[in-house]
Amino acid sequence: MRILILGNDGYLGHPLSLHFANKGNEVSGIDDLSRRKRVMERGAISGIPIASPEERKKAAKEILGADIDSRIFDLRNTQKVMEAIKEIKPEVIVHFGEIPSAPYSMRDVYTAIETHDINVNGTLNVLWAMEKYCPEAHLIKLGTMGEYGTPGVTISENWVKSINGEKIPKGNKVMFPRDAGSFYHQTKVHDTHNIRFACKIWGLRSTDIMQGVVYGTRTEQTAKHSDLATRFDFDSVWGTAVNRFVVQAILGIPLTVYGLGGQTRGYLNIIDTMRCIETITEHPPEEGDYITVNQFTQVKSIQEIAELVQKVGNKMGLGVEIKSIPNPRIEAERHKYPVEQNRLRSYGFEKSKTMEESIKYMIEDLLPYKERLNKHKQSVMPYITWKK
Ligand code: USQ
Repeated sequence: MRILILGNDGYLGHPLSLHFANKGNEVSGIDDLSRRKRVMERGAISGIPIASPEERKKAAKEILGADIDSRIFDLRNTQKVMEAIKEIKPEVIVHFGEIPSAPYSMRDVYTAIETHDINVNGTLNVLWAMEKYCPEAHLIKLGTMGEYGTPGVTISENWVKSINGEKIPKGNKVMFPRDAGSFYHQTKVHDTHNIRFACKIWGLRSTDIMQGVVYGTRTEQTAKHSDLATRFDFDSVWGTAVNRFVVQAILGIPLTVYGLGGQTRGYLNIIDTMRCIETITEHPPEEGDYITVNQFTQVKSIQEIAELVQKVGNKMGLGVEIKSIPNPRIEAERHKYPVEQNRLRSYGFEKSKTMEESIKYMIEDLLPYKERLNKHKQSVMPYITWKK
């Protein structure tokens, strides 16, 4: 398969490139390397050191025999996106090339606009280039479970059947409502509507993944050599829940549960993320079809996650504490979270590890970097608030 991975320098895009290349696919990637820059600007680092793009390319060749064609540019550059897609003629495009941080998008008006510009306009470039040069390709787009918010009714992957008791007429397609919780999550909602529209008018085909929070330190390929390692963020802007808690446990910082801790989300480990995307490539939609996949392997509250990290950490001799701190976000802190998740199962996907097993190997992977993590301890506490 000819696969183009957008955002192939990132936490998920890099291991995904290796995953597909290792299976003999022809892999290309586009990334502007801006994540590296933005994390450094915030005074943070990747907890696990990462190699330069050149070193990664060399290691992929030497260790996996994979020749990954990586191009460095910003997806907002229409001309370059057009040229690359025309030349590569991908059969599958996996789009991870966006700013992924909710706190960053809530920092100020500039970062909110920047997040919208990169995410929404970058995706528009991809859609227009697909229409022109590869209308048959399968677009696998990384959306987020956070698009839905916490509506309190079962979040469905399917088209809505009725509204206010009135049946949706046959042939009409209405999406499950969105109610995102940050300007970042809103960009994913805008993407969703633009992609669905492009499928409808141009006959493109897309699987839009509503992904939960990903955690983990490695995949089969990234573990093969230090130059193949993927980044691992733990600061309050770029790090996400489980990853942050594991680092806090190692550093002896009480786990930062925001507010009441009942915030409930879908989660999955990084290894399963690779397997989910691979499974999705094996199930391309028909021409004009837009498919939603709710992608996660377990649903947990933030308090439950903190308790799990505490349990595993304590077994490993860490002495982990949990402390509720004022919630910097505006979000429901105690709520129901019924979610439907049938599509991946119908494709034959099954999860590989439990969260508990993953937390154990994450602690083992990160302990050797304790000193490095400790040097950037100050980046852990949140400072961006939703209420201005
Ligand atoms: N939280 C804490 N303490 C922390 C960090 C987070 O209580 O130290 C809480 C947050 O308030 C939130 C939940 O944990 O309720 C998840 O927060 P997060 O920072 O792990 O994830 P989030 O900001 O929602 O975004 C992350 C990724 C984003 C992806 C999303 C999937 O950064 O790219 O889209 O997870 S989801 O959450 O399902 O929308």
